[in-house]
Amino acid sequence: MGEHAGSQERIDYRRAAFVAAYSNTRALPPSTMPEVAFLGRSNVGKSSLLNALFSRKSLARVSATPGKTASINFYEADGVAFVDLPGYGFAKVSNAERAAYAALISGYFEDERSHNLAVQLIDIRHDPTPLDLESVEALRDLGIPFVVALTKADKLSRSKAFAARTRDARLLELAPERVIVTSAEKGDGMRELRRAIAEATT
Ligand SMILES: Nc1nc2c(ncn2[C@@H]2O[C@H](COP(=O)(O)OP(=O)(O)OP(=O)(O)O)[C@@H](O)[C@H]2O)c(=O)[nH]1
Ligand SMILES: [Mg+2]
Repeated sequence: MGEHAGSQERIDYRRAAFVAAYSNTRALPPSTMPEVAFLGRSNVGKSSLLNALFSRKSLARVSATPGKTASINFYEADGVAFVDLPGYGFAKVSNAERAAYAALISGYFEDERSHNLAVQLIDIRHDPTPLDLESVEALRDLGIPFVVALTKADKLSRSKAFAARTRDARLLELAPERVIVTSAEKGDGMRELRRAIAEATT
């Protein structure tokens, strides 16, 4: 757990606001509040999931073009920082850009700060990719508490979504409660995700 632990049991997500963007981890100011970071491959739905949590259409920038989030973007809601990270693994950006994004992600997690929770996003329609597995291993190695959010559940039937949860929990060696089925489009999983965030930041 991070050193800054909020005392609130519930977070008022309506208070969400953009704070700052950093394209260099050396520029990151020290944590002043608990942090919840969203990571996953490019286009998996990180920015969309943040907007769904905040019940806002476009506070975090979303686009049909992967590689949209090119900096570490901080939002704040009610004394908790929400961190939108660039995606990893996008083939169509240059090697230099891919390396820069990877450095931002690892730099953020290796920085000494209030890493209360990481939300690892994985597309519900596919098994975790090798990079997803690497990412989960890195979080484990760094001792960062995390949950998995399976994204875009609206693209599968309920029964297939449930099966994916069981399968991914097994593949990632996680208790099924730590794998949350979400849809930014339909709002599935928001209550469960908010509960995990509240528990990690209280
Ligand atoms: N159907 C459906 N589409 C989604 C959902 N979440 C995201 N998308 C779509 O997936 C695409 C990528 O979403 P983003 O939120 O920008 O993904 P990201 O992970 O932030 O992408 P990068 O910033 O490029 O790493 C967009 O076209 C979204 O509309 C969802 O729950 N359901
Ligand atoms: Mg994004």
